[in-house]
Amino acid sequence: MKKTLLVGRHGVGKTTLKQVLREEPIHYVKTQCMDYGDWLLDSPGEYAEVHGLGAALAIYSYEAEIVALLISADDDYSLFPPNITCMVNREVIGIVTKIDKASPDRAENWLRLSGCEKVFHIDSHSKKGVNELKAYLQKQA
Ligand SMILES: Nc1nc2c(ncn2[C@@H]2O[C@H](COP(=O)(O)OP(=O)(O)OP(=O)(O)O)[C@@H](O)[C@H]2O)c(=O)[nH]1
Ligand SMILES: [Mg+2]
Repeated sequence: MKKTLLVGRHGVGKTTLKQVLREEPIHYVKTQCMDYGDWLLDSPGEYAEVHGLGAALAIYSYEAEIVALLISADDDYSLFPPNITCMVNREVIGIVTKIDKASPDRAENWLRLSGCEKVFHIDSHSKKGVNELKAYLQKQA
């Protein structure tokens, strides 16, 4: 799998998605520090929310092949400024989480405004959209 860094606000669903992608049982764990697994780098939401911690994401992006920006379908705002992807010299994809809770359209628009060309829609509980994302993250032979 392509090494992928998950970035998004506290509670957006990064760790849940990580568990689903790894085919582990879903159980709530607050991410307290960078979870540096085999191919998924799961960041604490505070790294994206607190200005002084953002540098950690920049450093971990160098370890990754893909940076994934996550916004929940029911979020009222986006943490990611327009065209932020040009700050990253890795492929940046968008993931709309919790599509069981609201229409993904607004979150997808924010992700596209931030520069994500590829955007996935995920419901981690029913696993809707997970196979498509997993196939995309698979390394081609
Ligand atoms: N309805 C719904 N809830 C979800 C989904 N994905 C995650 N959640 C719930 O959202 C809550 C927060 O999920 P986490 O995966 O811990 O969020 P996180 O982004 O890792 O949060 P931090 O570790 O604090 O950065 C949990 O209660 C999850 O069960 C989803 O697709 N649908
Ligand atoms: Mg987490």
